[in-house]
Amino acid sequence: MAYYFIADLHLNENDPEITALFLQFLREDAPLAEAVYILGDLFDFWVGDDEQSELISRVKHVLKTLTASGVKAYFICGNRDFLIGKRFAKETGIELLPDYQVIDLYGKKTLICHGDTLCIDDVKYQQFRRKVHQKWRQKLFLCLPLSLRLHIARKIRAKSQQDKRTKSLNIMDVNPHFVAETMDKFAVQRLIHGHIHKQGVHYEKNLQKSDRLYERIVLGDWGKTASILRVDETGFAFNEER
Ligand code: LP5
Ligand code: MN
Repeated sequence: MAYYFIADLHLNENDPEITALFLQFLREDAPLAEAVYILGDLFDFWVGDDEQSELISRVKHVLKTLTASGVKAYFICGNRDFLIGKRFAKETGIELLPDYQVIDLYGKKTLICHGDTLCIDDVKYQQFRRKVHQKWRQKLFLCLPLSLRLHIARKIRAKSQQDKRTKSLNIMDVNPHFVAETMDKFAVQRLIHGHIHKQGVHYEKNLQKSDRLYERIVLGDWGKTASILRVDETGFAFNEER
């Protein structure tokens, strides 16, 4: 038995190979899991639970099959699919978690999150995030016709891609001091997150508490290959290391 963690699949119609990898994961690994954690940006973008497409129906169906078989699946929203809501959760059987959640993995307390909230040096993004997370704005947005919501989402995506070209990699990375502060706040020494699209494992010392080593596991984004973290009682590994 094991726990699985994935993030940043950005599922969309133009990348069917990513959808295929996701379906393969749900068919081969997930059924034997203790639980599956999806740490955000499962979809390229999400404009409301009322949107329908062949891809969305397929994803809902496979998630429902998994959860109906008794495997727990959890979801923390990302910066692209933060509008996934109760209807999606009900239709798939996944459980929606808050931005930060502490879980127990074989006796080791671990903090999980998408990762965007740790990138505090990306001031423009954080301003944007605060706005679009306001409940009244979301309610208003969800009242718009679906076609208009899709149009706005595509515009924001284009602006985001354009802005990213002018931002340094450093700015778009997590802020190490804020990471240490956040881990202290939740009293954990291990963190798992995605968002920055750089799979890896980092060990950092907290300057204030030099006796502590902080373990930070970063999930990669999906493309030609998947980035699946498996944690079992013997330790953890990414899919290609198995
Ligand atoms: O996602 P990615 O990797 O490209 O970049 C992210 C940050 N960008 C975003 C935006 C998302 O990509 C798109 C979200 C679509 C959601 C659809 C629903 C919208 C609902 C609104 C409900 C009220 O998150 C990017 C970060 C990067 O990660 C690295 O961390 O830098 O941040 C930005 O690019 C933010 C920009 O700098 C500022 C964006 C201003 C957008 C203004 C849009 C105006 C268009 C209005 C059209 C009517
Ligand atoms: Mn993201």
